[in-house]
Amino acid sequence: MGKTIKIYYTSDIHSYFFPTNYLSSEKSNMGLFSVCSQFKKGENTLIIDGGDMLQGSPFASFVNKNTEHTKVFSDAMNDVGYDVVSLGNHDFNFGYDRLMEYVNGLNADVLSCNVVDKRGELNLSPYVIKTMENGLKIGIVGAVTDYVNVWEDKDHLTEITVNDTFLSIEKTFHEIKNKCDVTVLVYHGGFESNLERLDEVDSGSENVGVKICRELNYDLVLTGHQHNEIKGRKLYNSYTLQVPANCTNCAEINIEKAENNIIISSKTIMANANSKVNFDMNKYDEIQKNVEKWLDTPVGELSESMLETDVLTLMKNGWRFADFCNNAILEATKADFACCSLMNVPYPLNKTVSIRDIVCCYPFVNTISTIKITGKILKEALEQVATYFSFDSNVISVNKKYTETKLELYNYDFYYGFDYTFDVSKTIGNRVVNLSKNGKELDLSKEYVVAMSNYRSTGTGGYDMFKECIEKVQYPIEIQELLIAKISKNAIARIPEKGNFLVIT
Ligand SMILES: [Mn+2]
Repeated sequence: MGKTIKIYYTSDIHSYFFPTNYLSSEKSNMGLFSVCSQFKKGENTLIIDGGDMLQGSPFASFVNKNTEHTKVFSDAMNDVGYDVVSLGNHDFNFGYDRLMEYVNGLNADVLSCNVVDKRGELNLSPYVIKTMENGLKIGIVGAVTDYVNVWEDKDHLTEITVNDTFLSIEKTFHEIKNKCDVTVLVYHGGFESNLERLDEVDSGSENVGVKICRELNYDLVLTGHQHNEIKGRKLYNSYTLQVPANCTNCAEINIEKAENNIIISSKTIMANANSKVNFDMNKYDEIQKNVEKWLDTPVGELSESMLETDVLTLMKNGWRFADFCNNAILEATKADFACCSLMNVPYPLNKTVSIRDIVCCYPFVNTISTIKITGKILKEALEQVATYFSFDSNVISVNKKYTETKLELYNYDFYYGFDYTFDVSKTIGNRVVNLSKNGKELDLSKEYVVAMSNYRSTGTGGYDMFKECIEKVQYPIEIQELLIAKISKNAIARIPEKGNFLVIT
């Protein structure tokens, strides 16, 4: 029998520390504090996280608005005893200073081999070699998806360069491979194809996990970012896995190094809402109480409730929340048209609305951008929206492409301000059969100003055609704030007329 080590691996925690999804007061089996109590930290044990801490939950939204509490992110990781943390794309969302506070506040080694720190104040390394109690040397490399360059506000990247992920991971592998017994990659990115079929490879470099396992020789490749649970398995040259977001579970990995081979196995640790941590919870409980109080703050009244949450129904018939959101965005920007996306899990709204309702219904920290595009580009974007439908044996369904490797319904857009019709019985690329305003066809050569989230305006999510936009204006207005302001300003916030689109066959 060789020497063994154990790794506990979490990723995409998004500040879900407590066993709650913030939707109700019921306890839910999730959150870092519900898994870490099950970690048994021995001498030959490492606790590793794959990134995406600073954004993505009501807890994070509260702390990001009340910045006297921002140390809580690194404090929690330190109390749990993390040894290694890799950065995720969302950790860049608040700029250099906030990233520095997090990174430099961590006791763990913070790793990212493709991030170049131009200001030079981050305690960040491409890799670390940990010598365990039993003498085993574990070489650990961190990396983040280079789509940070696509998504991130340019102001947040003036002092940081994010290099090509695959090339950086490859180069760093060659630097460490002869210096250690076991090589581990902690990659904040996922897989570009379904691992059962290994076909239909996504283009682009957002996720290159399959390529890493096929072309490099890391012993262990820990992935994240896509929020999928992928059980441990051998894939080409590496053992790999992915854990789901928000610590609904995490992975325990056992590595045995014999003379000439390495045996890796893993199991799932399920979150247990009733488990107790072994550190002082006072400061966390205090913030959590304030988060709940803030979420229960009443905002106002809507003219109608919006209770439908079935995604296919919403995709076909429209989503009243999208109409409301689009209308607010149009008022704020005076653009010609607006678009707003569906969510992976649409949240029902009653007439009486609290902050909780808004942040659950629109969970992103997006601001607004307008882009000037031609009618032709607008039509291409609508063709992309129409790819979300499959039509087989006279039945309309959601295209599996957007549900299988990654649930991606937040890239299905509802447009507002003109009329459009998809004929989903037609082939992909030829489904937009009407594009008009007040009964008049839109002029495809004319330029229109379209308002949307800053996220969509980058062209991400399959909307590459937006990269050809003629002019872009960024508004420093957070969409969550805009909705809260609109509802609280009006005695009863009116839900506007239904967006005018049809899905036919
Ligand atoms: Mn994430």
